[in-house]
Amino acid sequence: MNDLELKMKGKVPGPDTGIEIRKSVCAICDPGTQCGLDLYVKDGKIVKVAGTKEAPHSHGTLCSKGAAMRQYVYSPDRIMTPLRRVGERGSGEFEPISWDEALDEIASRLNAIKEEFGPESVMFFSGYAKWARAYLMRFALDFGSPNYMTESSTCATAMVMAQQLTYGAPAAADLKNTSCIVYWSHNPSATKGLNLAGINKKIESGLKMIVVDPRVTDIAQRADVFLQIRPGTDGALALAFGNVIIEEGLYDKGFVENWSVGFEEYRQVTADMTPEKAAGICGVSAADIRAAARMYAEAKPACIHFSAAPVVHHTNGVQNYRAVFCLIALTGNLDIAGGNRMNPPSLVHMPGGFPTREREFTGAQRLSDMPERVGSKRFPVWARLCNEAQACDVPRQIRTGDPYPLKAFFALGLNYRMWPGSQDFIDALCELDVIVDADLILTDSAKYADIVLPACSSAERREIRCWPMGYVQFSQPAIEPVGESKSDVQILSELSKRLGLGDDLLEAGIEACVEWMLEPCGLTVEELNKHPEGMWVPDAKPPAERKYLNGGFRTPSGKVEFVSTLLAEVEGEGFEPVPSYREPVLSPASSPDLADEYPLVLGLGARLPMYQHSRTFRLPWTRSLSYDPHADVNPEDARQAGIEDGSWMRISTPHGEVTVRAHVTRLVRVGDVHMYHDWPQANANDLLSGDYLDPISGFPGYRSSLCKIEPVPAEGKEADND
Ligand SMILES: Nc1nc2c(c(=O)[nH]1)N[C@H]1C(S)=C(S)[C@@H](COP(=O)(O)OP(=O)(O)OC[C@H]3O[C@@H](n4cnc5c(=O)[nH]c(N)nc54)[C@H](O)[C@@H]3O)O[C@H]1N2
Ligand SMILES: Nc1nc2c(c(=O)[nH]1)N[C@H]1C(S)=C(S)[C@@H](COP(=O)(O)OP(=O)(O)OC[C@H]3O[C@@H](n4cnc5c(=O)[nH]c(N)nc54)[C@H](O)[C@@H]3O)O[C@H]1N2
Ligand SMILES: [Mo]
Repeated sequence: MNDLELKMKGKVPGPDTGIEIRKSVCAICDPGTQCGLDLYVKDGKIVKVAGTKEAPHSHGTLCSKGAAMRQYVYSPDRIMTPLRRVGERGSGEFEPISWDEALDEIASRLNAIKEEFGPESVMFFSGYAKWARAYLMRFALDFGSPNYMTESSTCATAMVMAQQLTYGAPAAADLKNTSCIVYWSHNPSATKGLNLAGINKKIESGLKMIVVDPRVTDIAQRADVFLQIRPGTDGALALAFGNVIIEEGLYDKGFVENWSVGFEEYRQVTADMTPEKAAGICGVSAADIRAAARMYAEAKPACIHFSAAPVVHHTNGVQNYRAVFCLIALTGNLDIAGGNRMNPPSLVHMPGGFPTREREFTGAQRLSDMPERVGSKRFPVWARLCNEAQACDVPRQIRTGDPYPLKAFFALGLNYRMWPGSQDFIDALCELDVIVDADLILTDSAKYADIVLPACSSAERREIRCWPMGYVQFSQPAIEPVGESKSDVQILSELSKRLGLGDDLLEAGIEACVEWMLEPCGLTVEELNKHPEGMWVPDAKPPAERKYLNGGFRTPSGKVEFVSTLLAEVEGEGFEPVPSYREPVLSPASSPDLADEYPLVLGLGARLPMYQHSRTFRLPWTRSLSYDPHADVNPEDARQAGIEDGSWMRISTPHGEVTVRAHVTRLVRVGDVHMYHDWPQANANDLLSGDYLDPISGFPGYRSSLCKIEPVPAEGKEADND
């Protein structure tokens, strides 16, 4: 091999090989964890993928998903042109059409529906991808519909609501400056690997760590105290922490006296939840509860790292997290360095320490003059605290037309399997006149759309994002869009024109919009364009500590609310103003009759590191790391059911069944079954009903229901499991 051939083989960039490194970003996962990407491009094609070494958040690392980015971009299932459905909904029979035809048809059908039924009968939905949401919300409101909704009807919002109810706004764990972290349901090794490097160093220098999780995760094994609780009992555990902290005088009396309301009622509720009582409910020892409560209260400062998902994925989820968040106030760890700090988001949900007009850009202020959003009546607390419609109520409103008919669903990235009772969700959507879906891939969900639009990946588009340390990136396309795909923002911009919405800024495209949003911090697109790899924001700084000293908390009382003013205004079960503990609706304790037949607690959704919801199954590299759907079962339960490790088993509930391989492991509790949720061949959400929801947030009770397991003969299974 000559020199050039060797260089070509090694993908060495340079004029002789014609390989160029283009700076990009991996947008497969969450805005908080997206790694800087070096895309090696030759003749307009990505030939190699590496992490960006100088990216201050990712330092050149990539996870298995990012490493497979080339397979993601060049997936054989990419949609290459707009498509018009010609067969039955779901059949996947489409004809290719031009962009002009597609956009004209969407515009004329949506405008006709608007004319006949009102703009609110059209829903605008975004799946997991978060980068284009501000534009979609603006677009929906321009159209005149309040029904902008997202996957956040099941993710993060309920956790935010629990904090709004308690102290007005989210307060994130300040990991860098803390001396004690309570990981209250979080598994960073699978979901936020970027955070772990810093934590490992801190553990070496004496960081205290408490982990609350039903499964033995990596960090659980390194914790000073690990509380392996029964799913959905977090509220009882948190009240018992409160019990110990108050009884032993470990709380911040000055803060509680000056800055809270309802302490006496809260104290009474905690007095009833002794560590011994909580031990019985949660399945952990009273001694461990005491040790953990003391450790958290005595360490100064200490923070609680919470999650967007598991605790609020229960029918009692908001109240459980409210009980947890009360501890932050009780111990005086609220809005201080090393505690839980309130940092307002700068861009795409992420705090960056600099001001923008992203919120104003969405036009959210227009909502007050619009008809009520989907879910508002059924979930009044949601409606008070959140700007979106609660999409879990979509099937009900489609079928009843109450309070008004729904006729069309316009989606950027729909995955119907993410919803509990998924089949029912998609059946309800099929009753609509129009479904439009923009996606990269012709997914099973896209097959139900009347018009499918090809969207492009982060390698092919521009998008803006920031990181908490004050770093911002307005990425450049590294390659031309695959096929005829377009960026979501370009789709919205062009469609806005055809619909005649009269929004000059959106029609002007993403650069103009970004320039407008960034105006308050003085950054310009021209400056950002000089730094495709990203840049430090001049003058970015984290907001001050104890901001409540000027103007109080953003609650109705202006103080931390152990007793919630807002919940006190709502009648009904589950809305108790003090976060008293209530069992999940389905549990061995609350539904013992059902538990006779379905004795095991079923938790659906603990993340796997190589999969991002429905998105990376198709990639050979990630799929090879975990091929078949599986669920974790304790050896004792497996033995009783006659199931061996690696063999096939059926998980059934009153709502459905799935067949998966048994992963028999002591890492889960006796009595629990845990399964990842987004296997295409074994849809976990078929096991739940669509109305198994938390009454405060409308969030599904994904993480605790009841099931039974049975062995399934292997014959034929391998063949039909693709
Ligand atoms: N690789 C990968 N990373 C992801 C995702 C992905 O799909 N794949 N999804 C992203 C998204 S959308 C989200 S919301 C986040 C979620 O991020 P995480 O919350 O870190 O992830 P999970 O695995 O959902 O849950 C964390 C832990 O909570 C535990 N848990 C389950 N039920 C309970 C409970 O009732 N109480 C307590 N205390 N703990 C419980 C689980 O056992 C699990 O170990 O991950 C993000 N990151
Ligand atoms: N049982 C159970 N169910 C759950 C959960 C659980 O823990 N348990 N978790 C819930 C949570 S927290 C979440 S966040 C949701 C996950 O929410 P989903 O929305 O299901 O997430 P994905 O499957 O990652 O993405 C949906 C679609 O968006 C497409 N997509 C990706 N990027 C883009 C883009 O830039 N533009 C466009 N137009 N499309 C794009 C993908 O190809 C995919 O088809 O699932 C929820 N469902
Ligand atoms: Mo999520």
